[in-house]
Amino acid sequence: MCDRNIRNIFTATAASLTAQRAALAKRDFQIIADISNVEELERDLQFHPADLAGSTLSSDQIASYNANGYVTGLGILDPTDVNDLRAYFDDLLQQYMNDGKDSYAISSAHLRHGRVYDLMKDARIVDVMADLLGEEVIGWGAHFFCKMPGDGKRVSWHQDASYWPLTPSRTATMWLAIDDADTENACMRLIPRSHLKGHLTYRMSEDDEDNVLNQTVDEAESYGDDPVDIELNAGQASVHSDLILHGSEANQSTRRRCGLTLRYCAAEVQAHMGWADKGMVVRGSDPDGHWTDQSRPLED
Ligand SMILES: O=C(O)CCC(=O)C(=O)O
Repeated sequence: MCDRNIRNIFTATAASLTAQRAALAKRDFQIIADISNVEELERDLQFHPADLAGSTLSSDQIASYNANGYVTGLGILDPTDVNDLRAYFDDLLQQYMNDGKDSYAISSAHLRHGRVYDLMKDARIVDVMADLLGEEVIGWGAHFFCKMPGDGKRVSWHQDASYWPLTPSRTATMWLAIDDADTENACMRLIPRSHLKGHLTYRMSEDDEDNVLNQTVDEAESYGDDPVDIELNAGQASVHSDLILHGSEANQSTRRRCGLTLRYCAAEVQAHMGWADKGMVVRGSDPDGHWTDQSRPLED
């Protein structure tokens, strides 16, 4: 084959890859999937404890995750890195707002924004998730929960697994603080040990709840210990199980409260409703080919 033909093949392949990436970035994965479709699936919604022998988390931290459903106060990004990430997010948020979107609209961000894709693969994060999920890890979600001062939005008590067409429930979320988050600016709250209760009954939220999502578990406090406020400095993170009850109040302070939720699961998890296309391998492999293993988006 002559050089020109080889060059043409390379150019055509590169062009088709670029087109695929651009199409994916535009694909509209809804923040909240159609619940009637999710409920029809047979899912294993029981907590699967992590192996205590971690390489980054101590065995006490892993034991506490197993017992309580979360671990917190993890130092992930140093001040320089988190300031840099915040500056990037400020710009991104401005672009979304210019397009008429709100501060909760930046979802599936790892498929649209290369900076977030890189962060999902960052060893400082993946090491922690591998301790909790095993050595074959998929990253499949990245959603900024940015509470603007006085925006009135709360997140009602819910279990993440209840929203997701995934089984078994071996997903965990790292909540990475972009801004300092504390009780005053409506940090996330969790109900320790509620992850051990399986899938809980919920109702659809009322309009006047001003819920960012759309499910509410009533009498949440009855499913575990007293609620814990997850106060974090910017750059710190918590990790919570997909079955733990959590939420947050409205931000009545004058300070913004932004956290980036990074969602990971074990590669054994199967996705329905096209969600396999959200996944990228971040550690080990995906031996059963459950996930698409997306490549980096073109735009930062
Ligand atoms: O950031 C919040 O207030 C809530 C986050 C949340 O609900 C989640 O991680 O699923």
